Amino acid sequence: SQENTIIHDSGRSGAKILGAPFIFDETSNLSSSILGLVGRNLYEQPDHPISITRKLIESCFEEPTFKHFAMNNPVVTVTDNFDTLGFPKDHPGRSRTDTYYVNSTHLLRTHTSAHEHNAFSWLAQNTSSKGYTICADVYRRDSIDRSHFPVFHQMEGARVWPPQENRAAVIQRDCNDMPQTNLLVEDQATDFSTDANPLQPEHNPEEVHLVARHLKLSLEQVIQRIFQASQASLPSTARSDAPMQARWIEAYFPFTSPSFELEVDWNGEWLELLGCGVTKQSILEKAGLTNHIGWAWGVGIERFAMLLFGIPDIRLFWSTDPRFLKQFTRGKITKFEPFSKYPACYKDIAFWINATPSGSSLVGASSTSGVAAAAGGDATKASPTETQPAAFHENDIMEVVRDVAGSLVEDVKLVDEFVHPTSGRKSLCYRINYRSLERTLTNDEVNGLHDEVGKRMEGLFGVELR
Ligand code: FA5
Ligand code: MG
Repeated sequence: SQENTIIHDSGRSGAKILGAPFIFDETSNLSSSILGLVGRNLYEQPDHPISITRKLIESCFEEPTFKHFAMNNPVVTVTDNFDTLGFPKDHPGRSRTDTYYVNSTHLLRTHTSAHEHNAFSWLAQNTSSKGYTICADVYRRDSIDRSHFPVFHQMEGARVWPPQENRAAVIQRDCNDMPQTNLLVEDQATDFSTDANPLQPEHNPEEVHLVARHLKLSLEQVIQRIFQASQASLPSTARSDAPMQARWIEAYFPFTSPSFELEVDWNGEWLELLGCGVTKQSILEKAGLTNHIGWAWGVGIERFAMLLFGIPDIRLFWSTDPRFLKQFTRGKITKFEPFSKYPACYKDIAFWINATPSGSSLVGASSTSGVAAAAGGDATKASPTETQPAAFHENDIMEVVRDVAGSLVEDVKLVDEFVHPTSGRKSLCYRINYRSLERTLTNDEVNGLHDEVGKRMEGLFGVELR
């Protein structure tokens, strides 16, 4: 996008994101390929499957009880994304191998929960609403395959009950108001007495069980709605009258307790759709919701959309190909008709990772992989502040591949790994599947991309290509 650029100016680098300037520091790890995806706002294009799915989920949480928000700017503070939510300082989600940092104070949000505090504060001021949903694009440095892309969409929801006489009876009544579903649900997360998934000390156990019940019933309504819409989009002969199978399992989030995940049976495998739980009391109190109790959830919109429309590859959501976009209409669930796939081109990259890195030819893992490359900087020189190179991390090769080839790569898989018996050095081999969704790639083009991947792996991580 024109609004987003990486700027490299006499030794100083930075970025303009949606028009706002940021100065990079040693924490920055943005790439121009990721910035190119900021601001597309797919959830605001009425005929796009992401937007259609968003509306379907929103329709399960009616106004005015719920207020629906969308947050266009993905740049948030480290405080909002992690600290306020109680992420421990050493939580892996904070690492630069997992998260896109604009600089040491700002990042591309990794989840919609980054807006929880503000949304709860809004609720404290607007008592005619009892809850909200938030829709937004979120960013993670992740592996590459058909169901993972560095940008995806989440929707977050929350509901609170203010302090009142006989509140348990009120929550119970709200549970009773919920229509029956015909899902086949197995609940493996009903015991909140374990250390792994405890009740909060401030809470009344009876209320917590009811809040958890209300949470699970609310989300089962969503699953039911999705399942019905998906069935209705099939020709009558292809419909199944078997109920959809789902299960609740225990989970952990720093900002809810107890916490749960919902998985559904998808072609014989359990697919995780969402995480949720009873909101931590400290978070409600900080937002001014004194003595309230409530729940929160976060879902991956692409996961729902893939189920709903039968979309087989997460990259398709970013396609501008009319053969994709023309298939969808606002308010309608239709099955995706695959158009012909262009040929795949597999290339292997094998390399030794240094068991005892010398440090001289390395920068910290992933330190400025994108920035240095995009800004034309010399990535092979260790910066003075980073004499201790971090270990090679799998997400580093993913990031290099994404940066070089963007969405021309379908997936990257580790196909071989061994340790040399005498030298003790470790060798890894990754298979990169180059395939465009929009055209046939030429041999020269793929070779050029693959050579560049190798060069950057050598330059950035000091690996020795085999
Ligand atoms: C979270 O992000 C929590 N913020 C959810 C939450 C909100 C919990 C409020 C409690 C209260 P998690 O990292 O599991 O949790 O992501 C939530 C969902 O996003 C997942 O269940 C999945 O559906 C989706 N998701 C996660 N990673 C990806 C990815 N790389 N690509 C597509 N979808 C993803
Ligand atoms: Mg999860």
